[in-house]
Amino acid sequence: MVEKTEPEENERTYPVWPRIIAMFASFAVVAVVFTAVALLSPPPVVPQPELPHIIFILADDLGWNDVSFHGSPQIPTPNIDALAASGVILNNYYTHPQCTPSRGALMSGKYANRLGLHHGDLRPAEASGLPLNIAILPEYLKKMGYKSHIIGKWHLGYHRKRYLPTRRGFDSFFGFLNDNIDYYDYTCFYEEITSPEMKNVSLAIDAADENYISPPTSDAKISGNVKTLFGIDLWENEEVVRDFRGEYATNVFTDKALDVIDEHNVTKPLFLFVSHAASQAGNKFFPLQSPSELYERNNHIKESDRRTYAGMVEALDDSVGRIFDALSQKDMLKKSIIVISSDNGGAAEPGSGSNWPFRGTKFSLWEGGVRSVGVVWSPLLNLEKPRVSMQLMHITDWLPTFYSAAGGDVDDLGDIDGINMWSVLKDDEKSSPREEVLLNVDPISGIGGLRIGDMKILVSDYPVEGSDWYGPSGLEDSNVTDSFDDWVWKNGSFVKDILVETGQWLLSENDVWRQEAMIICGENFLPVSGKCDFTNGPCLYNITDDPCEYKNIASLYPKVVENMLNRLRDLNATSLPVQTKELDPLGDPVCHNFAHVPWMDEEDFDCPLS
Ligand SMILES: [Ca+2]
Repeated sequence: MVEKTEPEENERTYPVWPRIIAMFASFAVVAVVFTAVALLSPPPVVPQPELPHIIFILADDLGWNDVSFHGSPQIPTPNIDALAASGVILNNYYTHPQCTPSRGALMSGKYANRLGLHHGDLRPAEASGLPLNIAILPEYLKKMGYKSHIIGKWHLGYHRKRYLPTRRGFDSFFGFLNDNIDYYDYTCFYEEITSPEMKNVSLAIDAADENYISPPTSDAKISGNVKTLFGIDLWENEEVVRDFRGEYATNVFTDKALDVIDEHNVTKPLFLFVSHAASQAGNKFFPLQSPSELYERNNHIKESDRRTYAGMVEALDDSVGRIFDALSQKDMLKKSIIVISSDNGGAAEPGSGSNWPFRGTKFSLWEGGVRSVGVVWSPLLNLEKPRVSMQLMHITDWLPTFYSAAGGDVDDLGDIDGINMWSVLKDDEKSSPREEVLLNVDPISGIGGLRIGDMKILVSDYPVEGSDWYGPSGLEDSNVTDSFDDWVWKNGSFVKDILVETGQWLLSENDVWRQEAMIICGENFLPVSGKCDFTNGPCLYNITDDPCEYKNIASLYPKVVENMLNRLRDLNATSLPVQTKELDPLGDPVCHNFAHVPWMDEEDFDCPLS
C-alpha cells in the first residue's frame, strides 16, 4: 500500500536541527542546560558514504519545448530550471525515439538494436524483454554496495518474474510494468488490430502513438480482429497493488521516493531511479490528466489540452523540488548526482507536447524525436558557474558515467556502446569523446538514423509520419512581462531556495543564461532543392548549422552519404534479432483477475474468453 508522506505537498519544512533546539527550549529549567549545550555544539556530523548517491529522474515524453530552461515562456519549470541554472544543461544529448529502446539503453549502456529492442515499444502480453544475459546498471551498482530502488515505469518486460526489476538488481519496485497507466486508477489499456490483412490497411496505427490515435477501425471491431488488453498495472515489489486508486500518480510516485530517501541509511550509497509516468498520456480515452489546481495555475495557456498538459509537467517539476528538498533534509545533497532526462522527444503530433523549434515528434528520428531534455547537477562536478554543454552525449552513456563517478573501472562493463562522460561533464573545455550516435536502425520499418560529428543521415523505406515542425512555440500566449527568471520563479522553487540557502547557487546574472540554451533557427524557408523525400534516397543534415533540419544536403555531399550509410550498415550488422512478437492470449489480464502479470509463471489461472 501507498503511505501518505507528511508534510503536505508544497509545504516547505526545514532542517531538523532548529526544530530540536526549539523543542528543548520548551522544557522548563532543567532543559535550559541542554539547550545551552545544544546551541553551543556544532551540528551533528552525518556520516557520508564513499560513493555518490545517484538520483535519476526520468520523464516520459517530455518535449524539448516543455521546459522553461530551453527558453519557452509557456510552461514554467522552476525546480528543473534551478538545477539547470546551477548545473549542466545537456543541449546535445540524444536518446532513442521511444520508451522501451531508450530505457533498455539506459539500463544496459547498449544501443537498442543490440538488445533486440529496436522495433518499438513492448506491448502488454508480449513475451519479450531486456535480455537476461546482459548486466544492467543496478546490478553493477549493487556490487559496489549501492541500495537501488525503482519507482514508476519499467517497460522492459515482465512475461516471467525473472524479468521484473526486483530480479534485475533493484532492491525495491513501486510502479508499473507497461507503457502507460491511467494517472488515477492505475489501469493499463491497450488495443491493437490482430488480423494481418487489416494491419496492412491500418499501417498508420503501427507508426503512431497508440495512446493518442483513434481506436482501431470499426471494420476491425465488427470483424472481431481487435485485441484489447485491460487491467491493473500497479506493483509493490512482486505483488499487484489492487486496492489503490484515486490519487494522482506523479504525486504518489513522489511520496514513494520520499519514503525511500527517508528510510535510506545514509552511510550507504543510494541509486534512486524515479521513472515517472509524466508527461506521457495515461489513457486512450482520457489521455491528458492533470490535477485541477495545476490546470488553474496555468490559466495563461488558452488551448485547453496544452493547459492540461502543462499541469502534468508542473506536477513533474513539483516532484523534482520535493525530492531535492528530501535529499537536503537528509543531508545527502553534497554527495549526490542528480539527472533529469526525458526518454524521447515530446508527443507533439498527435499530442500536446512540443519540440519546437525542432522538427518531428516522438517515434521519429528527427531531432524532435531523439534530441531530449537533459540536465545534470552535482556538487561533485565542482562547477564554478552553470554551463550549457554541447558535448555530444547519448542515453547509453549514463551507465559508464555513473560507474566511473563511483570509482569503478569502465573496462568492467564489457562491450557497451556508452562512453564515460564524467570528466567531460566537469569541464567545458574538453571535447566529447563521443563522435557518433546511432539514433536507431529498424529492419522492419526500414527507418534508420545516424549522427557523426556535425552530420546526420536519415533513411526510410517510405515517407515518415510526423516530419513537420509542430508548435506550440509558447510565444502565442506567454504572460512573461519583464524578467524571464522572475516569471519562472515567481511562485517559489524548493531547489532554488535550498541552493541559495546553502551557498550553492551559481547563477550570477539573471535571464542571460537561458539564451545560451535556446535553439534559434529562424524562419523555415523550405527550399525546394533541399526538401527531404525518402523515396529519392537518404537525407543529410548538418545539425550544428541546421538543428531544425530545414535543408537536406545529401545531393551536395555524396561521399559523406556513402560513408555514413556504410557505417549505418555496419552498426545494423551488430543487431540482435528484433524481439517483437505476436501477443500471447494467455497474458490477457482477463485471465489473471484483471491484472497485467508475469503470466508465464502463473500456475493457476483461467481464461474465460479463450
Ligand atoms: Ca517515452
